[in-house]
Amino acid sequence: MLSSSRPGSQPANLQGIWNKDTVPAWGSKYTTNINLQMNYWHAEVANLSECGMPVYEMIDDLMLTGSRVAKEYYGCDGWTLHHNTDIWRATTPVDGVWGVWPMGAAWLVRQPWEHYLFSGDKDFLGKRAWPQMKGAAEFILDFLVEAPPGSPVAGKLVTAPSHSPENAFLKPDGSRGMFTYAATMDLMIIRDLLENCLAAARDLGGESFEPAFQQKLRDTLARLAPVQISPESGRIQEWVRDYQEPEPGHRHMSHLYALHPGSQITQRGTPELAAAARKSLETRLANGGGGTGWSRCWLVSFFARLHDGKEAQKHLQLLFANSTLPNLFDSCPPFQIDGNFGGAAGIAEMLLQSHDGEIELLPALPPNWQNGSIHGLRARGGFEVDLTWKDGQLSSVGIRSIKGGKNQLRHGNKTVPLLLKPGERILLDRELHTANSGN
Ligand code: FUC
Repeated sequence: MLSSSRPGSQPANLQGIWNKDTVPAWGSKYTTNINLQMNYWHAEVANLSECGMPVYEMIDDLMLTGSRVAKEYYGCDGWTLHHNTDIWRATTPVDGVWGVWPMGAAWLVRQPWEHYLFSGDKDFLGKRAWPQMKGAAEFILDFLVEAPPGSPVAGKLVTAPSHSPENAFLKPDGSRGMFTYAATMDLMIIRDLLENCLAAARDLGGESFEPAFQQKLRDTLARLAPVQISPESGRIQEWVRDYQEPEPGHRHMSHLYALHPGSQITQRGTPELAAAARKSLETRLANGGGGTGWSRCWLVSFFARLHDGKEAQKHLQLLFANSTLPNLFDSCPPFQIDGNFGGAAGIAEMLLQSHDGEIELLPALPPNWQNGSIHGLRARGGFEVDLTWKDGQLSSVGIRSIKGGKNQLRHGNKTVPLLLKPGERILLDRELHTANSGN
């Protein structure tokens, strides 16, 4: 990451800066239905915040091309991006049916929002992230339509056309389909974006900050179609109807976006949805899922979010065993850097999580990682965290606040409040009691 994405450079593409071919796989471009986003999943938690800057610069460019495409292709305000872009910042659909997926902007602006969450930099939020997020939301507000009578979500707001990234379903007559309306991933991305916009507006000035826009966001969220759990299989449905799938082990697990990188599905907050997400994962895995490097490392993060360290470790092991080249580059195949970066993000998710309104220590420590330590991870809210564990148990924690702030610290069922001054560092023991403090 340090080598391939710095302020002033291009963002890391499919091969990062390590492409060796004149005609590389997928043009060594930016695939924006998972791969570009995955490249930056670890940037904040691994304390490489500056490395995200090229993405924010790229988004500024994409807003120019993407607002034209929003207007000319869909008659919508705001800006959009489909499943792919390149150095010329193309935002139109390309490649095939799976290219008609105008959710790229709504997903990509999660990165500047995360940068704000981790850094607490309000200046960045107001000047950079907010216009990017607002523009992506404006497109969505215009793009949504009401589901017709007879639909399982009749009267609710849905996307159309819609597509669950690169996956297909079987229509009632047995033929293959890719196009639909209200694919679950769209609804999850949209809920995430609109909720993040409301949280950003709250931090930028509360109720008096762009009140009409905030009201529109709230009204839309109230009418957005819900995520459905299949009554037959207990899984989160990938589509608006519980279709059969020609490839049930498909590499994309788009309908689990709300489990990771989103955070609407959590073990403690939404246990029913978390159980349904686990069922979806089990079906993918029973049918050969995790077939590419990036898909395998997404599984690490999913199981870490489900607090299952044993399963997360198993997929990390498989990532090394089956999807890693002799020089340690990830293999999709062919070589793609996303699995390296996404794998690092998965390891961080096993050790530290902070997406659920608190900082959770060792949420998914695998049973065979008996002793270890990690220094300088970052948690949302602007905290730097050092952890040591011994005999499979937390043994000490160091926490430094960058900007000063409040939070709650969790280890297992134990929680303690955290209140630190700017630059203050505290040390805690295995019981989360203060051991001593100092800078
Ligand atoms: C998406 C994935 C492929 C590959 C490509 C670059 O199309 O489905 O596996 O990673 O991007």
